[in-house]
Amino acid sequence: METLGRVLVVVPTYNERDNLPAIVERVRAAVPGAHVLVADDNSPDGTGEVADGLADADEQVHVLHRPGKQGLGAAYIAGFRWGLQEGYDVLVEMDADGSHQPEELPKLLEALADGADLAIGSRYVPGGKVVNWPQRRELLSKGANIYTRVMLGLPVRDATAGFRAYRAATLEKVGLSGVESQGYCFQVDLTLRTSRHGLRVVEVPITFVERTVGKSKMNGKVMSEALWRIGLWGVTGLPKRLRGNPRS
Ligand SMILES: Nc1nc2c(ncn2[C@@H]2O[C@H](COP(=O)(O)OP(=O)(O)OP(=O)(O)O)[C@@H](O)[C@H]2O)c(=O)[nH]1
Ligand SMILES: [Mg+2]
Repeated sequence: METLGRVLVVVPTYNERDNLPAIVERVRAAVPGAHVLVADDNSPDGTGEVADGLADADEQVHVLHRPGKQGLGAAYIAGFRWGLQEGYDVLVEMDADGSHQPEELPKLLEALADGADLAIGSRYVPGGKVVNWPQRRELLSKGANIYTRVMLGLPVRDATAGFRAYRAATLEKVGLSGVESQGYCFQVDLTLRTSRHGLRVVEVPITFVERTVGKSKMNGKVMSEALWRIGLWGVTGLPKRLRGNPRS
């Protein structure tokens, strides 16, 4: 097992003021060496100021203030760019709403230390679970993953998952320019790029817990973006797949 170096946990926020302090505290307790970057899109509820307060009190917490709501994908790209510039070796994605449990972070980091280039916290491998999701929401998520597998031929059970750890080298190889996806399909986009570069994607079982505080930002726009983009990638990648190169 290798040592991983400096870890940055990027937490995108939009109206998460009531969730943020506890989640940051849990990350700091679970992986004391890790730094946290809150990427806030000028949340009207004042999450940005809450984040500034946390950063003032702890030199391992940082804040990236963005001008307005531009989607989860854009917030992650900005956070990753910041982290790469600052020389972090591992970049983690984690929601602020408690769905991703910081206590499971060490498992993701272990998978990287064991050789993965991308470790995905997966709900749909043996041992993975979802707690408190309405049946409709679970069906939607499972359906999205089946659609993704059929369209893209990706050997990943939970390609839309948003709790994951990348080696900095993975993001540098894959490149962040040209990633336009905003919602869930941002996750699929980067999984596809990583897999197409022949890098090692490993799924680690996690328990995903539905948020109890605040509101979901999932909406029809996010879903339809995923439908058309993944469909397009599937159709444009199909000729190569039929020629027998599943990674192209
Ligand atoms: N900076 C930023 N963060 C966002 C944006 N949209 C969502 N987020 C954050 O991304 C994380 C996930 O968003 P959620 O609203 O929980 O949506 P979700 O987890 O994809 O969907 P649910 O399964 O319904 O919870 C949360 O920490 C949000 O605050 C955005 O446009 N900008
Ligand atoms: Mg959520």
